[in-house]
Amino acid sequence: MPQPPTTLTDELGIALSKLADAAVAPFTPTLRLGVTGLSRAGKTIFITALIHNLTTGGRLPGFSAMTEGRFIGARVVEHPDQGVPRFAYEQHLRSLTGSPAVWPESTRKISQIRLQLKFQSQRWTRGWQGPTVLNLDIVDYPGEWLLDLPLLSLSYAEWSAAALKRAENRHGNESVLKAAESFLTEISAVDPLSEATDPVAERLARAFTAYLRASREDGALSTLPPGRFLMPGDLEGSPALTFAPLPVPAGPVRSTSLHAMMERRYEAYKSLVVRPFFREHFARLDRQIVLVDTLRALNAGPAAVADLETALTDILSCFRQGDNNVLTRLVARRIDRILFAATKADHIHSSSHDRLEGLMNRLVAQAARRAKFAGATTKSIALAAIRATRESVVEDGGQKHEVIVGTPQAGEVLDGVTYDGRTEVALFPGDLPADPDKLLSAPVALNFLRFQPPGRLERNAEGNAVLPHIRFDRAIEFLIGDWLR
Ligand SMILES: Nc1nc2c(ncn2[C@@H]2O[C@H](COP(=O)(O)OP(=O)(O)OP(=O)(O)O)[C@@H](O)[C@H]2O)c(=O)[nH]1
Ligand SMILES: [Mg+2]
Repeated sequence: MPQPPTTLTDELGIALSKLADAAVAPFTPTLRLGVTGLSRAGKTIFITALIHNLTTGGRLPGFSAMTEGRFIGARVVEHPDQGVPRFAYEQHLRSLTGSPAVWPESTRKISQIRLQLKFQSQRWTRGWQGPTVLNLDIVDYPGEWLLDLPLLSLSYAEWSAAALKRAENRHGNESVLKAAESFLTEISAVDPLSEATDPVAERLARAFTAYLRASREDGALSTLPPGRFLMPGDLEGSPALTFAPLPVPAGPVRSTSLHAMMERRYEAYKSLVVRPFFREHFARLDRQIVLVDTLRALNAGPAAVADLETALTDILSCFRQGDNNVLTRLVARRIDRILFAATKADHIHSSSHDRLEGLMNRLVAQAARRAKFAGATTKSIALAAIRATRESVVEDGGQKHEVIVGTPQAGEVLDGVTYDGRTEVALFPGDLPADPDKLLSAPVALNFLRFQPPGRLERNAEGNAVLPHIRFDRAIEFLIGDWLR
């Protein structure tokens, strides 16, 4: 029987902290936006682009507060929570707009930022009160950590069974298969009922971590939990990070056995790492955007798509979703809107964007159904927070092809050509299937290259760089538009 992700004490803590928030800032409403996504899904880029567009008045034709002339502006303000590092917005923007422009590095630790938005409300009662203010809180974290959330509802025995089965059926490159095999050999050589010793626990944890690392290096879309095994931070070497899955023993389990020790450590990992992360950040969200690198999964084949679907469904079932009534709004807000976004839509031609949205819809169908049942509003979209390509038409033997033009990153390879990071190419990305159900059955032939960030950015009247995007304005409208009415 799966356990709920929060305990009664957690629930009480969340409710009290929300009341405390309301007492500290009674006049400024705060909207907590959850930017959810597995590693490399595009969270850091999304947040950077969001801040830049809102603080510099980006081109957002679908964002109604802006087009109606009611959006006055936004700025980064001090966050009342002083215990979490500030999101390195300026540093990320510098690297994206520098020359040469480079994408920011993969995130290694949690950070957060508060934006203050000022707008003219449409409500007549507010009209004579002057501008209205809204705080927008956003958290960024390594995507690996997200995979830990489903652990909250799994016992050690349940998690072990799933992890061992995955290792047995592992698909991947040669080093993944080798690492999985050595890990399984180590496991089968120990008796879970034998007396626990630290050297044995360390040896098993090392073999397990090596297998997790090999899976990640193979570019698996849904890297395997526990997320901190590959990014330990302060807890490196602690018992809470030194365990591995073990088969359930047949006989009675003594508290001094290896199995009992591993189980205690697994539970310690949950209570020291996963539960605080969930309670502090995810349990308090009002809105959520789920970023999914759908194109990369499609490119990797139906098995990767199926893997991704399972990972997303498991993760999303942990969030507190549903309708907000007067009581829940006051004491324990829930996520009332979820946007499922297929990121990096600039890798395909705009003629395929609607199809990409259809595929995204299919991929998160289960998760969306569950959220809707709880009362949340959901929507799927294809977007590029920062558009790295432009479109063109190439004629070949009298035939016209719709292509995308961009500079592939150094080291990218396609059709035997290795790119140097400086040469622009016109690429025919391929067509997406019209039928979303084909996603999980047949491979999609895409020409897929990773591109450099856009060079030579336009400037607006105030001299700020304008970041090109695809449907990013529609995403912002869905996520915060109604709060700015
Ligand atoms: N072309 C294009 N590439 C993008 C876009 N967004 C992200 N990327 C690419 O995807 C990579 C990962 O994006 P990030 O925003 O760093 O991903 P993340 O979700 O923060 O990943 P972690 O920090 O590892 O969890 C970037 O380095 C870019 O190469 C986009 O809108 N367009
Ligand atoms: Mg990141």
